[in-house]
Amino acid sequence: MAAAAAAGEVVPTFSSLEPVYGDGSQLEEARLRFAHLADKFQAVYAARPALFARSPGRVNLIGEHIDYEGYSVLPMAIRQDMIVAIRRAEGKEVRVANVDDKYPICVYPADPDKEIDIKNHKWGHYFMCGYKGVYEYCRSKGIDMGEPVGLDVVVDGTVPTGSGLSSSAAFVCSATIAIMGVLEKNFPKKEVAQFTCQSERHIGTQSGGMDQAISIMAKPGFAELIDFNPIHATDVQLPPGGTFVIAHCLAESKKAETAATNYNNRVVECRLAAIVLAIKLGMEAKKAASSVTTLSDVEGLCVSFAGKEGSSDPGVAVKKLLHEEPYTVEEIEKITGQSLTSVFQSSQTSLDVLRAAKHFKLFQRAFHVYSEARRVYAFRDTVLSKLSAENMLRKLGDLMNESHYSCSVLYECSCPELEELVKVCRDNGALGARLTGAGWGGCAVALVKEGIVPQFITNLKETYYKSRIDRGVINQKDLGLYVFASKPSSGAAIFKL
Ligand code: NG1
Repeated sequence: MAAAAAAGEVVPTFSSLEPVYGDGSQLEEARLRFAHLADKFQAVYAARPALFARSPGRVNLIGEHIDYEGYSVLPMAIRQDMIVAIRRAEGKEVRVANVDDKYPICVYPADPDKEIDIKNHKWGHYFMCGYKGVYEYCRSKGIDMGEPVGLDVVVDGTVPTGSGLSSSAAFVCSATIAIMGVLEKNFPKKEVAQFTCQSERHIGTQSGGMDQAISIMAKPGFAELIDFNPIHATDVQLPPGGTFVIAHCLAESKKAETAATNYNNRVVECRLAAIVLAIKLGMEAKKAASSVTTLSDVEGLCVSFAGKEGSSDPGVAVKKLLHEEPYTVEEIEKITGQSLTSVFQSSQTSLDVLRAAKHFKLFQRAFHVYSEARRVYAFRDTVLSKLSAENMLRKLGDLMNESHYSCSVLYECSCPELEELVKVCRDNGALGARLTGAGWGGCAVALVKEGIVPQFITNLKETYYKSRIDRGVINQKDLGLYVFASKPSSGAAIFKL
C-alpha cells in the first residue's frame, strides 16, 4: 500500500495527452478521439473548445451498496472515460451535444437554480448536475459567481451506459471539472469528490460517493480504498499474477429510471433497518427516527450488543434483533411510533420509494451491509498479507464470490443474465467473480490468473456472447467493448492543448 493522496492536491491541468494516456496505442487512440471531438465541436458551434476535461469510469472490486451507508469500498479507475469539450457561450443557454448522434443535443437555460426535470429523463441532465453542483459549491464557499454563464459543450464517452462502470459519475465529474476550468476555479480533489457526489443526487438517486471519489482521485497502477466522512483514498497495490476481467451481461441497468424500486429502495430499507435496530438497542424511538440515517450510525450499538455474545460482529445484532420475514409498513410504524411518511418527509425520492414498496427486507439488507463492509477490509488485509501469490489470489477470489452471493441473495441486486455470466466466469477458471456497481444488469468483474486471460476471454465469447451475437443483441465487431481485461488507470484531468 502506498502513501495516501497528498492533502490539498488539486485536479491537474495538462498541456498534452501523455500524462494520462501514456505513450502506446492508447495515446494514438486518444489523439484520434480528441481530434474528432474538436472537429465535432467546430461543426456544431463553429468554434474551437477552450479546453477539454476527462474523467474515467470505474470497476468496483469489492464493497457493493455500502458507500451510502458510510462504509469503505475498494474500486479502481478503468481506461474508459468521458471527455468534455467546452467553451463559454455568448447566449444564456447551456447546449450539450454528443459525438454520437444517437444522443440528440440537449439545451437548458443557463440557470443553476433550475431543478432538473427527473420525471422526464434526458442524457444531458447529467451535465446539468455538474453545472448546478459547481455553482452550489462555489456559492457555499462564499465565492461571487456573478451572472450564470452560458456554455457550449460536446462530449465523447467510452464508458458503456447502464453497465455498472459508472458512466454517470464519469459524466458528472468530467462536466464539473470542465465547468471549473472554464470558470477558472480549482479545488482540492477531495472537495471535488465530495461535492460531485452531492451534484449527482440532482438526478434523483441517493448515491454514495464511491464513483465520484475514484473518478477524481484515482492514480495509475493502484486500486483505492475509499473511506467516507471525510473522503480519503489510500492506494492499494494489487498482487501480481492476477488480472481483473470485466464482462457486460448485456442487460442494461437503468439506475435513475428504476430508482424508486431498486437503488433508492435499498437506501430507504437500510435506513429503516438502522432505525429499528437503534430502537431495539435502547434508543428512544423519536430520537432514532430523526437522527439515525445509516447502518454505520448504529454500528457501535450493534457491536456492544455483539460483545455480550463474545463477538465484535454487528451482524450478530441483526440476526438476534431483526426477523427474516419482510416487514410491513404497519409493523415498522408500530416500532417507530410515527408514520413512515413523516420519517422521510424531507426526501421526495424516499417518499417515492414508500409509495412503490409493498414490504421491507430489513434483516437481509442490514446483514449484507455489515458483512460486505467486513469483506472490504478482509480484501485489503489479504493484499497486505504475507500469503504466497497463489494463495493470496485464491483468497481474494473467495471474498469476491462471497460478495456476489450476498448481493444476489440478500441484497437482490443481481438479475438472471448476471447470474449466468458469473457462473460462466467461474466455470472457465476465474478465481472469483461478482457483479460490480449497482447491479440489476451491467457488468461482472472476474479475477483471473494472468496466464489464462486470453483463453478465458475466448471462452466467454464462446459460452456467453456467441448466442447473443447470433440473436442480434450485439454486433460481433463491438465485442471488445463488452468484455476486456482492465488495469488501474488514472483519475480526472483538464487538458489545455
Ligand atoms: P453505479 O450504478 O455502478 O455507477 C452505484 C452508485 C455507487 C454505489 C454502487 C453500488 C451512483 C453514481 N453510484 O454505482 O455510489 O452505491 O451503485 O455499490 O449512484
